[in-house]
Amino acid sequence: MRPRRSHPRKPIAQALLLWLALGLAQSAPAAQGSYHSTRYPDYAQWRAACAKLPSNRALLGQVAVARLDTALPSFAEVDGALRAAFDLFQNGSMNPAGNWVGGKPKADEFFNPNRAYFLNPPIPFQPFAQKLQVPPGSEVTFHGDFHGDIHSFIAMLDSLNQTGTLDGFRLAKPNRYMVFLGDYTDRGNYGIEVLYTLLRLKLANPEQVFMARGNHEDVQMIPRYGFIAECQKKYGNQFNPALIGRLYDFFPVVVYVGSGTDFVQCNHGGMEPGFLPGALLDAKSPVAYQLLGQVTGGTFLTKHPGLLASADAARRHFLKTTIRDYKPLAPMSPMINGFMWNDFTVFASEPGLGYMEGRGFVYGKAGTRIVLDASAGTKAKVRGVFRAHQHSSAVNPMMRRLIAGKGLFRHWHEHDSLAHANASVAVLRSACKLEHGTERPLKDGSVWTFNVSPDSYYGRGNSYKFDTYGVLTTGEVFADWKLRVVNQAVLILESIPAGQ
Ligand SMILES: [Mn+2]
Repeated sequence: MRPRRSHPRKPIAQALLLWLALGLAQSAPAAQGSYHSTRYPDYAQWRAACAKLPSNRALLGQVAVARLDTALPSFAEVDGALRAAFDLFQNGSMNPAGNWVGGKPKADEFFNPNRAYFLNPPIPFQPFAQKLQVPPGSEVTFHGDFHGDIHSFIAMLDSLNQTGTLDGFRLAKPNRYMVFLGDYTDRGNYGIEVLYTLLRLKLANPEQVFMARGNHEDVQMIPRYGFIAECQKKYGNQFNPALIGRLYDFFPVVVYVGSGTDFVQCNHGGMEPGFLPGALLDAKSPVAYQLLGQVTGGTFLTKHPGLLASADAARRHFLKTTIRDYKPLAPMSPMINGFMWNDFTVFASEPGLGYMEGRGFVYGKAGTRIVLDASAGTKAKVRGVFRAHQHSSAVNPMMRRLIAGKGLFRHWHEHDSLAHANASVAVLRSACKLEHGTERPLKDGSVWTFNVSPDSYYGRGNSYKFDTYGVLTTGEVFADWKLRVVNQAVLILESIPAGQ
């Protein structure tokens, strides 16, 4: 997850050159309607195919893997699901102009999967935000980064099938939703299986399943962190990376999920003061979209001087001169997108705003509060943040808390402090009173980080074997909302020796 630098100035032309070098930029679109004849495996067949794959943890122990097993032997199956997904994005809830605050993007640019900001001639890069207003009493299931871990994804779907939330790939009830928090591929060997599973869920439940865009859902990241290499090993020249890159443009960088006038900001990374969702939250339609357009972080700093006042004093000048208004050209250009990147401090005593080289802007309790307050609509309030992203293969204070918190950590715990930074799981749960129960109280202004699934580079470094998802039950008022944390064992990891 660590970029070589956080603000690459590399032009988009470089991503373009990459596709050209691979000889894949000018891929022909599939024959019209070919996906309609695609025969998809049912859930039982799909899980059986995935169960035959070796774990990432076993493969990570090997020096170089020349050949990769896959549950999708032909790229045609992925291609069919991708085409069906593009069809859905063009014709589903993104189609009515009335669902777009500030205007619907152009059919021949935003909605044309054969054109891209990274292909010639380029179209604009147009990241967007989504509102998902669900009826009170709905259950929304969240999961953090998969990073190519298909075994944990199947364990999660098995669990949801066992509890009756899912029937195969289909959500069993109308008021059930799933929101994934980004970073589906890279760093693990089954990114294509993970993406395909997401597409199957999306196709089975078009308006109930949504994927947020993580920092790895970026054509500049996937050549560096393994997903392109994975697909080349599996498919050779059949592979069409431009189609995958284009899929990412249909993932919202943030989804505001809520009921009535209360919402939670759900995204991969952190805060982005350059986009305020008030008008989006005020929109009449329960599902609405808005292009980020000009990102106005500089204007925000001027209007909300408290943000800089709460910042790390040593970084104040840097922050003031770096956070500015700009037009996004790519997820990392000319600045990193704060919804896709950015972190939060662990302890309440840390500054309201800081910066970490290689990671991006780091929001503390006070800084987050200022941006959440400014995110309100006429009546709508943004009550907190559900996100992922802040993981490390090294054991560090954040990873200790993610494990002690059973896969879900609430930042700025009242009884936690820097003095306990490296405390054991037992001490974190006792002295620091770190929440680790099944039911978690939802507090206004809180930020929750979901852990990365365990059959990953991170699971190996931190020696944990359990996967986590969260189920949010909304109520008429925010005080009635509930958050339930579900852990499941990932069976293939049980044979992994301790310490790996
Ligand atoms: Mn990430």
